[in-house]
Order: sequence, then structure tokens, then C-alpha cells
Amino acid sequence: MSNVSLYIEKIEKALENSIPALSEEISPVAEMLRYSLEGGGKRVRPLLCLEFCAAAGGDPDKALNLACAVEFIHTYSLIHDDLPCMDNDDYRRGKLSSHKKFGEANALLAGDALLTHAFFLITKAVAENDIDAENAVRAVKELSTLSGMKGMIGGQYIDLKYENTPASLPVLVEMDTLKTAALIECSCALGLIAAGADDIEISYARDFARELGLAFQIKDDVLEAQDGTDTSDVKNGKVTYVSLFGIEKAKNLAAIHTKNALEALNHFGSAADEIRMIAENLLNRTN
Ligand code: GRG
Repeated sequence: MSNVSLYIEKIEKALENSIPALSEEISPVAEMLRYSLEGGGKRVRPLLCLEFCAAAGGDPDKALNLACAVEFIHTYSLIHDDLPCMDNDDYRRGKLSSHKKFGEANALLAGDALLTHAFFLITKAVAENDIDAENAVRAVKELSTLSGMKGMIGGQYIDLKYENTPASLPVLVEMDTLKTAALIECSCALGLIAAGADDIEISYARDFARELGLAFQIKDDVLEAQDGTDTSDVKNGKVTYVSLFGIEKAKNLAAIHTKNALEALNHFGSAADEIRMIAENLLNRTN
């Protein structure tokens, strides 16, 4: 039987417990974090973190703080991405985006709070004996690199640079490898670190995550195009896989990257069966 719903339940509880108690004067900050964290996200990244921990023979409970750290970074990136100076979106997951609800300055702060607290959660993992100090250093390296300039921030930079200027396919691939796949790679790596896995094992997960990340982004473009409304990509004049290839070819491309991702899982044998199922479900998702 699949552990997915059990893991999601654990993640939801751990996310709630990760928001610190604050004095009355600053408690609205916690409310802003809660608003964006509990907005109905799919929890793909924390789920992969727990799944890779289990696939490497670890205890997924020991990966929960690290999984929350990645989801905090993901949530901060969405809040900042929605800001008027970036993608300028009024809605996120069907409700008002953070800056529409709380104002721009507060949304900026909420994102900053999530980003900084993500690193605190790694220290919490040590304090709660999930991981030792050496593995905490490995986790900080992964999280700072893959969410930073060599990862998500770099990808977002390319994204903004090519607003209204057509990006070539290699640029698009580099952008999505950084913007989308890097944080997925981080989730898998942190799960493996929580299981005490070595760098060779992590390298197989990196191959998986880069392919899955591209498939995930292409599918995201397909879903946006099928939505039929003027999406922020269209409004901001951005090239996507759909604008380059059309919907059908883009769908095929997503399937090819998913197949490559599944091949990279061979190293983990049947221990990765649930991860295989997740990768296939992501390809077939409708939101
Ligand atoms: C602003 C520093 C900064 C970075 C922004 C992640 C990102 C970079 C922008 C968000 C916009 C976007 C389309 C990113 C690509 C990754 C992606 C498909 C995000 C949406 O992830 P889901 O589908 O979201 O997992 P949920 O809502 O399920 O959590």
C-alpha cells in the first residue's frame, strides 16, 4: 500500500509546527506565513524528500524538518514571484496572492521570513536528533546552492531577463533546470542526507530530479496553455515549450523526460517504486 497520503499528513502537521510562536506584536508575521504555506500546494518537494529517505533505508520522520525547509523555500519563491516587480499575479492557488492580501512590503517580508527560517529548520533537525552536525552541513550546502544563484535564483534571473525577448531552447532548458529542477533536486538530496546516504547515491537522485524537473515544468506550461486564459507567461511575453513546439509536442517532451527520470531510478531498485508512481502521476496531473 502507498505511503503517500500518510506522508502528506505528516508534512502538513510538520509545516504547521514549523511556524514559530511569536509575541503578540509580531504574530501577524506568523499569520502571513501560515496563509501562504497552507494554500493547497501539492507538496511535491517535501514528499520527494520523505520518499528518497525511505528508499535509501532511512526513517522518513527524520527527514521531516528538512522537507519543511524545502517547502518554506518553495513558498517564499512563489510569494516573491507573484510580486508586481516579478510576474505580477493577483492570485495563487485560487486565492489572493500574498501581496494582494497583506500589501507588498509585508509579502516581501513574509518571503524573507520563510527563506531565513528554512535554514533554522536544519538546525532544528539537529536539535531533534534527526541528523548529525556533519549531515547538517551537507544539507545547508545543498539548500543554499540549489535555491541560490547556481539554482532557483539563477533560473529566475534568466526568466526575468527574457521577458519580451524570445529565449532559445538551450536558454529555456537552462532556465528550467535552475528555476524548477534545482529545488526538486534539493528535496531528493536532503531526503538521502537524512538517511545518511553517500554522495554517489545522491548523484543518481540528481539525474532523476533534473529530468523530473524538466518534465514537471513542461507539464506546467501545457496546463497553463490548456487553461485558456491569458496567463502571466502570455502577458509577460515569455517563450514556453508550448509556444515553441505546440501542445502535442510539448506533451511528448514531458513524457520523454519522465521516462529518463524513471531510468535514473534503476539504481534504487524496487525501493523506489513509490517514487516511480509519483513521477507518473505528475506527468498525468491536471493541476
Ligand atoms: C522569486 C526567487 C524567486 C524565485 C521564483 C519558483 C519560481 C522562482 C517561480 C514560481 C513560478 C514558476 C512557474 C516556477 C516554476 C516551478 C513551478 C512549476 C512552481 C509551481 O510548483 P507547484 O506546482 O506549486 O509544486 P504548488 O502550488 O503545488 O506548491
